[in-house]
Amino acid sequence: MMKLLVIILTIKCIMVSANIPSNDPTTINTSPYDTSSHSSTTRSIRRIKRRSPAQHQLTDDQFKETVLARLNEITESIERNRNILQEREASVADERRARCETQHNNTKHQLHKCQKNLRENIITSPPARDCSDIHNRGVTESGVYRISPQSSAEGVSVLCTIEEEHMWTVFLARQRQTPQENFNRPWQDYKTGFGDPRGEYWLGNDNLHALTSGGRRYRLKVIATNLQGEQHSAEWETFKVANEANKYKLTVGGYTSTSTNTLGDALAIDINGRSFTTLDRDNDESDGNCAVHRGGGWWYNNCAWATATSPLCNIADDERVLYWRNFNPGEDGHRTSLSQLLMMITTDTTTTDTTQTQH
Ligand SMILES: [Ca+2]
Repeated sequence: MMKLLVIILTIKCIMVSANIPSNDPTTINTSPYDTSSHSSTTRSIRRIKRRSPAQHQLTDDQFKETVLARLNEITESIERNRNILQEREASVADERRARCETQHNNTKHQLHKCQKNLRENIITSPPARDCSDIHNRGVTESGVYRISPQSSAEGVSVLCTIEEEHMWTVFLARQRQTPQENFNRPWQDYKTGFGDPRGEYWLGNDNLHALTSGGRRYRLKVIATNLQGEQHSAEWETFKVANEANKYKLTVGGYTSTSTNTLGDALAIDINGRSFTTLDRDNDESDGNCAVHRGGGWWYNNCAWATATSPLCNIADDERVLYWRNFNPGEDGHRTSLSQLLMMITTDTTTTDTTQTQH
């Protein structure tokens, strides 16, 4: 009986495909609840056959076979169309997913850019003079921020780093990068600063003077890493830079041998009171120009216990590369080549420098 019902349904399909009007009064009843007898079905088939001259010659069995064959064709066609539809749906889904991922990545990029701009322009009003100001405004994350050491200038990007609950203003950063920053530069470049605070850079002597002559007392911290990756650090209680007219004369002191100072003194012992020297301005104590012989720009003496701006390369114990003398406190005269060097200053902004004698 079920087979007959299927046949009746199929006849309906055939009628549609053969353009037989479905409202024809002779149309057979295709309701799934139709339980008409076999003879009734046969009569229906014969009525349809009479309306289709081409099929009139067929026996009832031949007609049924024809209908079943057509049913198979329709079923296969439906299956093919379903597969095509599924493939198209999958393709559309993939395209939508790819579009969503692209939009998501673009949004993430824009958000990152906004955060970076916000962070670098946090100076607002009044401008942050240094990283200590940034810290006092609630920022506790190390990163690149914008400060304005000279109130008349538009500001400069600087690396601020958190060390032992203080935010330090990094004024010299040396590290391995490609390409290395060129530190063999003239006076003017060291005056204004150069490089990128996300890599190697010099903050600028005018900025150093502005910071350390503005009534705040600064202390210095140096973090040095040798070629083997061993890191030492130390602090100096005093750090001050004079103005350009005074050749950016350096005042550095207050190094004490403590368990926390794991880096030996190569500054106060050598360059306290020294003027700044570059390739084109020889203010050092040597017969020649230390900036020419050692590279970079520095408060060279004759020449230096630390060559913080000399080329960075993998040559150990060489006076023409970045090195620190007394890398281990107590060492006497041994030069240790470095792979990384950070020099930074911080201040307790509640402390006023009462020893301002420089201009
Ligand atoms: Ca000289």
